[in-house]
Amino acid sequence: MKTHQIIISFFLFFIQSIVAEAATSIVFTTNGRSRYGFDIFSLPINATPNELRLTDGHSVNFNGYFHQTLITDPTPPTQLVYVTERNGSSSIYLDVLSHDGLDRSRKRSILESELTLSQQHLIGGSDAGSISMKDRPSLVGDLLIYVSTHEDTGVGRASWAAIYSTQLSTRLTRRLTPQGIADFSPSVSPSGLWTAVASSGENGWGGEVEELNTDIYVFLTQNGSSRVKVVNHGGWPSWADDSTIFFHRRGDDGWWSIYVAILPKNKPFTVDSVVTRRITPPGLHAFTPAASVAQKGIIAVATRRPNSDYRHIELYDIVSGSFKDLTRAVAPRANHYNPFLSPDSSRVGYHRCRGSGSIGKMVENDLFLENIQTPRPGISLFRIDGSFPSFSPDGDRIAYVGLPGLYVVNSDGSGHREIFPNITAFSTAWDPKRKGVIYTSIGPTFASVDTGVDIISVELDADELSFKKLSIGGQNNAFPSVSPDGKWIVFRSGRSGHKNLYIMDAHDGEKGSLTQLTDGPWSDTMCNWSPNGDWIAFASDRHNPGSGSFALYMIHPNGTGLRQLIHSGSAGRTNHPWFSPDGKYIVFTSDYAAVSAEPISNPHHYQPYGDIFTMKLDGSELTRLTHNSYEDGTPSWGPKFLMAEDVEWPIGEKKCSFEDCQWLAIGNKHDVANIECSG
Ligand SMILES: *[C@@H]1O[C@H](CO)[C@@H](O)[C@H](O)[C@H]1NC(C)=O
Ligand SMILES: *[C@@H]1O[C@H](CO)[C@@H](O)[C@H](O)[C@H]1NC(C)=O
Ligand SMILES: *[C@@H]1O[C@H](CO)[C@@H](O)[C@H](O)[C@H]1NC(C)=O
Ligand SMILES: CC(=O)N[C@H]1CO[C@H](CO)[C@@H](O)[C@@H]1O
Repeated sequence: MKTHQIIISFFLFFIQSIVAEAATSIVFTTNGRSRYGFDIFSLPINATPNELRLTDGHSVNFNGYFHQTLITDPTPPTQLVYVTERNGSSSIYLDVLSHDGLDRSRKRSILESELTLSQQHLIGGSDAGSISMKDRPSLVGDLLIYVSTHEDTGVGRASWAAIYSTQLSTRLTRRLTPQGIADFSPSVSPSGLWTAVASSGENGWGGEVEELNTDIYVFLTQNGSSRVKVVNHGGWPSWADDSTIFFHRRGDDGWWSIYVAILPKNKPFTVDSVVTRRITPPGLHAFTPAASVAQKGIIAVATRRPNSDYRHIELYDIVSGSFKDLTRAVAPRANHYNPFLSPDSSRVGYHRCRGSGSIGKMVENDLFLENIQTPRPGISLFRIDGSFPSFSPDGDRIAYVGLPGLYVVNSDGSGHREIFPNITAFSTAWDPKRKGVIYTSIGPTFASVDTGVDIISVELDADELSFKKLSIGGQNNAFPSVSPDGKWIVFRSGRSGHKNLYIMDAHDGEKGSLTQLTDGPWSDTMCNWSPNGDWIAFASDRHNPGSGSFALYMIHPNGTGLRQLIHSGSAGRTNHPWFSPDGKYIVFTSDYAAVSAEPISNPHHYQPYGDIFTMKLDGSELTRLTHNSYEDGTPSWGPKFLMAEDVEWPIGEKKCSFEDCQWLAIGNKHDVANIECSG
């Protein structure tokens, strides 16, 4: 090592030590995710519907795939490749499921025997040196094909999702998607030669939240070459043979349906030489097809039928045009996602919330606070099962809201307290000077300017709990944030007919003192006061009022120094800024990295984009902290580094209380706010 290299190494070590000294924690919310409890299950197609749980009940396990082994054993062990989010990161695992005491001569089904499981971690976690989402795995011999989000596109509102292959023996990883393009939902042809994907092409992401505007492309699995568009408008391809691809599309009549594309045998093919036709009829939604390779003309699909709030797996026979229910008889009140078939098509696999009880002792509780691995070593990142969390000034407590209710919990997840269980509250903030005083606003969220919402303060440690109303008039007064001296509250209010920022007295409310900080025919909201008192960060659509596009801005409390901090791009949405305890960075949620999976393959997310990012106040060091296809939001930054192992508290109830995609609802809409699975 040369001297200057030693100096540089020492300098890097020195920088890292500084980062470590300032170790802090960020807590955020992911819509629904804490309640997913996904495991992969399987059902036989033509036998008694004994549902079998294939994954081990830890974390969430989803998007499975039965790997066809090359062994010519009549009853080979089942190999299940799937995505798991255990240990706070996205990884791909392979489980070899075999059966104890199986008398092979009697050819008993795997379902009738005791399962044993051996687990291999194929890829993911931090083993590749970078944290990212991994999704939709397939194995072709030694080659793992999957989606990963580990490469920054460097462009706002462009998805990082791309297809990669990793040769498991050598760990050689190759990008198969061209640069500048996002690919989703890869499917490898039965011969392994071709891979089909849903691709954004060069058009990128236009802000779609239901169906992405994707086309289907096919390329050589080995190296991504010979890439050609085969279908305009389609997603979730699945091969029946090397020239037949099933896919889904939302038809002009509004129904999601399965279509087939027949590729010409004389390659190379073009989009004009491909014949496509609709397979499933209107009158129900059918999507996420899995084509049978063993039984031509059979596909497994997920459906949402009119008057049902649940997604079920059904089999569709193309020749007879008939559906066969698979999961409805087993768990009628559970949502079942993304079917896949065993190589001999005797079983269908899917994932669903494991629900409560009855499935065995290995099931662990879902976590109230779940540690998420990040690329920034000094930051401990947690997902909380609640909204609008905020840390107390010493970092020892977290206030958050439920729907409804206002709650406080110790930062290790213990000492959970209901403050007001039955009020609709949103964003919380702590008083930096008065111990145990929190601020929030009560009233409906996402409401118009004249909705009755007011800011309150609550003394948590008082003998008798009560709240004090600080704003008056109820004109959508929300998002309180306190100055570091504890004297002032900045908040947004709709009192002028527009949402702008105001500053009032923290103790006596607007009766004590009130000044208007921003003024204009737009929306300024989600404000946060910097730790040194000099800045207020906020989200605003002032660059394009009423467009729904939000960017982050900063302003001095005296109304000078306004500047834009970050805008993810034209029509972009960046929200919920929060300063780091040292005031040098902000954390926020943004659509900067667009969508990472087809939204229909997940439960409902109002906005299936939204990852947590940090950035320096000068706009440098933009860092993506979360990588998933969910809606991550409302981050808050606290002064204490929480250890992952210190916060593993179960939620305490086991309800699969998340919703399937609301935009699939047709007919009678039931109350789906609190769904319990029956499994
Ligand atoms: C990609 O793989 C195919 C098939 O193995 C091969 O014919 C072709 O030369 C390769 N192309 C590149 C660019 O490596
Ligand atoms: C909560 O509030 C709602 C609406 O005001 C009311 O219907 C319900 O009975 C309340 N529940 C409890 C437990 O107080
Ligand atoms: C406004 O406040 C900032 C910092 O908070 C300060 O630097 C600046 O001088 C002030 N400007 C005026 C006009 O008071
Ligand atoms: C490396 C690591 O943290 N492994 C843990 C992953 O999660 C499982 C259970 O969810 C633990 O048993 C492992 O120790």
